[in-house]
Amino acid sequence: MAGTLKQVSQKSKIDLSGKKFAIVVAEWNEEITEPLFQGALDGLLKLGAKKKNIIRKTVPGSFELPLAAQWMAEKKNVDAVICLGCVIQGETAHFDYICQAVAYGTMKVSLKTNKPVAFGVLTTLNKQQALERAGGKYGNKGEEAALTVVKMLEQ
Ligand code: DLZ
Repeated sequence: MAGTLKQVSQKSKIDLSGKKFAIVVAEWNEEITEPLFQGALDGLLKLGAKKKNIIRKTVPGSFELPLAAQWMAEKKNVDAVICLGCVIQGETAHFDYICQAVAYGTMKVSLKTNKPVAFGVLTTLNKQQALERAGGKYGNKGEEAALTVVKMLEQ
């Protein structure tokens, strides 16, 4: 199931010009995570964020996303964090361990810091499924993650 396509269609209800965002990007599967980053960046700009207020942090793999997200979320002037990664199922149980750790880790960072932390991590069976969600027929999950943190800031 691909789910509903969520895209940015208008500016945020709140003024985002003073809000600061951190986007944490995993290098593994960078042919997927770079389009996810572009989607998140474009999404934030379309919603009304300023480019000077968006910082990027790159980490080796998705497993490292929660710690870097915590470093970012603990900064006083960062309002929300977007984690972007892509875990593709292999022949070992690595996939399950990484997916579980990242999902749980990002949620924990969000609760600990009381700031929105989006889980923009694709967990797919193959590269094709990932491409379809990184600017393909199922949209761009990076853009969706941008929309998610902004919706949380609007609460
Ligand atoms: C080791 C590993 C494997 C097998 N697969 C992926 C993957 O599909 N996507 C991803 O983002 N990272 C992968 N990694 C790397 C781990 O996330 C992590 O960087 C290493 O286990 C070192 O902690």
